[in-house]
Amino acid sequence: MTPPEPPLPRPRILLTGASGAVGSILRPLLGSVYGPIRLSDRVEPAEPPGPGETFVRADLGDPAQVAAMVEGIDAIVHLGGCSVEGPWDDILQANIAGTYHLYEAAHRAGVSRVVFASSNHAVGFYPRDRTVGPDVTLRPDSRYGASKAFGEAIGALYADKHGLRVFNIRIGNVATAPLDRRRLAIWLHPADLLQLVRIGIEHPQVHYEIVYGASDNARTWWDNRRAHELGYRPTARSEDHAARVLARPETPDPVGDRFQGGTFCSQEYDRDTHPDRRGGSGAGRAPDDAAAAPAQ
Ligand code: 15L
Repeated sequence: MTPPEPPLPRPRILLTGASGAVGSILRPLLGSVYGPIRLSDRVEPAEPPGPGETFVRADLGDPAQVAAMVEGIDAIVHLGGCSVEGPWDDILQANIAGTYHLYEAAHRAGVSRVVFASSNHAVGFYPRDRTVGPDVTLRPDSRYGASKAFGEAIGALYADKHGLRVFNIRIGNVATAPLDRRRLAIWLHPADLLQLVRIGIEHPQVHYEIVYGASDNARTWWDNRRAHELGYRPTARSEDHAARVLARPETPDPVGDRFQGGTFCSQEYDRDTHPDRRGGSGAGRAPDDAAAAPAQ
């Protein structure tokens, strides 16, 4: 039996995407646990680096900048890249090439762990009446979601071939309170995000894992038992906010409301209306979403 790896005394952490919305939330939380951290982004953070923080500007599309960014680091929390749907070239550079550059640089620099901010949009085309676990077939709802699927896959390669410890969090929506009905199912409180990130950085059993980034949400669509096995104990409950959220009127979205990914599914959607494919894949729906098909 291989002896367990001794825990890193104080891992040197790099937070990418530190100037973004989730990065700005996670930055002080990570700093409070791990002390000095390195921050990185394409743009300076609104809040300048404080004591114990250093900032390295890096464009994920540039392998040399990414290599400099990861030098001397033990664990990377990779939030960087596009965080919503966008033009292909942006997604390609930042999320596809960028995540490849990150793993390749991490491997060469001897980084031990990567916590990858994947997204619910890697599986956004599952219908809302389906509970999905970490091992379902990927069903991205956007170019962005497909880039997150790629990120999970390239992480598996570096884990299995090179021994990096890779922890993927399919994040729902990080906020201090759920924003709408859909988010009642996928909300992730910042303190619960920190718990998951800490599992990714510290848990001795992590080789390659996928978990869902969700708080204790009674309306969840996800089977997050693996996260619980690794010690995750979410503290925030979306149901505590349900009455307020449900009282707010919402604009119906006939496509988005059927699927877990919401508006990411309805953007550019023409499966039911495309002139050349009417009755094609719409009629022969995949078994997964048969239940979500609109009444004919
Ligand atoms: C995401 O992956 C995005 O990064 C975030 O901005 C939200 O749109 C979130 O998903 C969501 O699904 O609500």
